[in-house]
Amino acid sequence: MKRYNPKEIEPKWRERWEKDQLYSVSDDSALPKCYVAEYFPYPSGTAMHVGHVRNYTIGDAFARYSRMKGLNVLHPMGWDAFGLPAENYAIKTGISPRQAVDKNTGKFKQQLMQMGFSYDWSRLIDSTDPAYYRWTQWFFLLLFKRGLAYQQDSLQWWCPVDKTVLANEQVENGKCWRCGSDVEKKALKQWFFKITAYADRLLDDLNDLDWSEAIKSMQRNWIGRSSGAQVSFKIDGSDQQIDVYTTRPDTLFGATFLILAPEHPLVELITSDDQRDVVNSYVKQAEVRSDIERQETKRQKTGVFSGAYGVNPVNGQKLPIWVADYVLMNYGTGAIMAVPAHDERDHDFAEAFNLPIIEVIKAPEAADGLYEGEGLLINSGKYDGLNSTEARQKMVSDLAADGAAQATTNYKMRDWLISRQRYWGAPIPIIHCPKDGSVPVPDKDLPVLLPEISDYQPRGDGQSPLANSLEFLKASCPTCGGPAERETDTMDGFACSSWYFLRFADPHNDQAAFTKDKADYWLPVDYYIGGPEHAVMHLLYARFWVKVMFDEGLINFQEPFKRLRNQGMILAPDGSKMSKSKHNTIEPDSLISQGYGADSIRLMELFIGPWDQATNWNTEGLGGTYRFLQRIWTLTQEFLAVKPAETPAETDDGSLALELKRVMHRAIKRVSGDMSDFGFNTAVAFLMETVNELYKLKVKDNYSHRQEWLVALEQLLCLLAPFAPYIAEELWQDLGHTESIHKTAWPEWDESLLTEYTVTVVVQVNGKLRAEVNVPLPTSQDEVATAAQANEKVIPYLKDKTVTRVVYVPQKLINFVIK
Ligand code: ANZ
Repeated sequence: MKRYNPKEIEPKWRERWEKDQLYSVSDDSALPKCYVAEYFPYPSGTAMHVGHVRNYTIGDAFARYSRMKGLNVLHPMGWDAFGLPAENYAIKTGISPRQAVDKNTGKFKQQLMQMGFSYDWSRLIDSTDPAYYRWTQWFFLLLFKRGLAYQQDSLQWWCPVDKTVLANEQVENGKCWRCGSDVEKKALKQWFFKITAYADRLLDDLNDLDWSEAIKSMQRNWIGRSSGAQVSFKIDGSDQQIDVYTTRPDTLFGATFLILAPEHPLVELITSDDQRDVVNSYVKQAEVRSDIERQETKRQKTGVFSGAYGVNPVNGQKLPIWVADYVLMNYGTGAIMAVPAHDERDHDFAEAFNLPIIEVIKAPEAADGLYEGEGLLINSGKYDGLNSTEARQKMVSDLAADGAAQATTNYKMRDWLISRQRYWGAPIPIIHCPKDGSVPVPDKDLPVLLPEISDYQPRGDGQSPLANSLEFLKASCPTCGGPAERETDTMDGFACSSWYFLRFADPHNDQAAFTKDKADYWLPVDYYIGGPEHAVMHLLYARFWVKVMFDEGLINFQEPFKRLRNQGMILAPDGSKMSKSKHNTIEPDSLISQGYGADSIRLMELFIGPWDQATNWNTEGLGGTYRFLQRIWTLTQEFLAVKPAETPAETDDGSLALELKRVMHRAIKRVSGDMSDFGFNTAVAFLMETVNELYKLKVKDNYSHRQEWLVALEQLLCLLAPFAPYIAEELWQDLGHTESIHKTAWPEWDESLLTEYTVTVVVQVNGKLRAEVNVPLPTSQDEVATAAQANEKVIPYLKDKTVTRVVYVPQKLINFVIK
């Protein structure tokens, strides 16, 4: 009998499938489509471990199932290969980023192929390929032309010793993480995408997406729409005013002081002479604190009095104006009215500096000096007794009449900083002309090729290493033809990944990023599968780009990913996170070389627990899935080995054949149901149970119902195919098929076989009628006998007697002959 040896069959089928282009998909099909995609990976040089494999296995099992269900399935793969991981790897290993990417993607592809994932490799894309990034540049220019890409000075952390820009995370307590010197903020010209112009649509359209609530709420918080009012406070003795943003205009009578952010332009103007020194030194200190640190609620509040006063527009009260860093310059108006009775941070500040606290919202008994909720107004003049909602509306409209307030909306989200002063990215296709300013590179000159340079270490002066290459830098202005310079910044990798899912619809198009027909046919992505790590950036940026494309008339849909499915992490066997640095990663390659085979790994990835929950990896469990496959193998090989003549003559009434059918139809129904809602683990568990049932039937029947067994085994292999494609294919062909199992239709079940039938059997003792019993079908003599012997009316007749013979007329009569 043929032995199960994954090392033999897996490479064989892999080659065959590749040669036959088994998983390539055509665009112009009349069939309904299904687009299944996993986040495209950035191959960083570290091998894929069993945690990554879970992601792709979920996508693949679902893609294979959908294909067998008759859908036209697009299941593509590509490389997100620009960006820091490749560049850092290259700097570390001394080879160029290009070579590093080619090496790493080669390894990654080999690992994916080995796992038997059914990608349409003819659609492979690589974001660092000029044929791809030409269109990333084209989209940049589309945004530019629509007024959605702009350049602006922005304050960046700067280390004067290392002469380098630092990311927020690289500043620790105001010091450079590398050399420990005091950092500064420096204005550098940066490119931004105006994602804020789409804030409302990005927020509102979330409602219709089939995504987890957790991710949707992270996006909502990130966008952070807040409705409130801008209220103006005149500055006492000056014609200036301070505009504050507040979500609680109902608490206006409780405002006891005003605060300006240290960077606020009014600070300079209003500070009194005797306060100037303390204010200046406070402002300088605040400069080096990050926004996150400044907003920390638990932090001891700091601030200084400016010497000036504002006037509360509701009651003419004079309020001292303070400068404090918990107020941020880049939110709202950079100034607040402080209401210490009803806002925690204001409360802390008032306590720290002995400022008055006036309660204006009636608090419940337990509030103890601070109540942040809403309620009935007190100490608020003519507004007393109104509730917060009424008071808010009334106060804002009363003040609006004098031009002292207006309702406004604010967002936490900022425009997307897209430029990077690094080498390994798509060059920003702009030419700077002294006369014409920033001029787009004409379409016909795209792509702006990333030149090969020898020194791609960051320069640290705020310019990308591309500025080293004079050849690259020098250009003529597309408008006036005069001497000009190319933009040397490259785009953040998130730009490349904001549209790749569209390119898969039309990957080889050299006239356009894609044609509308193809994009409209394939997209939106029906199932987008990945870890929870992209809750905001990528998933928000892609939504933004798609909306811009819709507005431009390039596509007819407004959301890229209809359903988002976030799989749970695979942890190391001890429950810790798998990572290269902890040396606890488990890679499929080593499991395969131990002899397990990709099929058992795939099964284990899905069987190990619900797909969306974190689970510890368990190599012993892998032994279990291997043995399960081995059992299917044996069942099939035994069936093939038994010669029809050796099988016993049928002795039963056909109920074994019926039972075989019922077992399989029950399995088809269960597995189909589970697959359609990602119930992979329960589907595998049910398959295991089914195989146990088949083994029991095999013992009884010894494959005598050959045709029925053939059908049952074929159905079993079809149900197995999405999980374990190699073994399913091998056994399928052993059963005599020449077409691939992966081109076969998913089996259907016959509901009528699943209803429980019973028959009534007459029970006799020594030929005399004693009872009738109902038994479920299919049934055997043993089962009927057991039921009969347990019947209350029969028991007394059999008590203390020996049954010498049993006469059974199938499904009709059973007679016990006793002594
Ligand atoms: C008075 C007030 C009274 C406030 C009260 C809250 C409670 P969200 O919801 O996040 O938009 N604020 C406004 N601009 C700020 C800035 N630049 N830096 C720090 N804090 C700022 O929060 C809006 C609230 O945060 C505003 O409403 C303001 O405090 C504060 F019982 O005004 B509130």
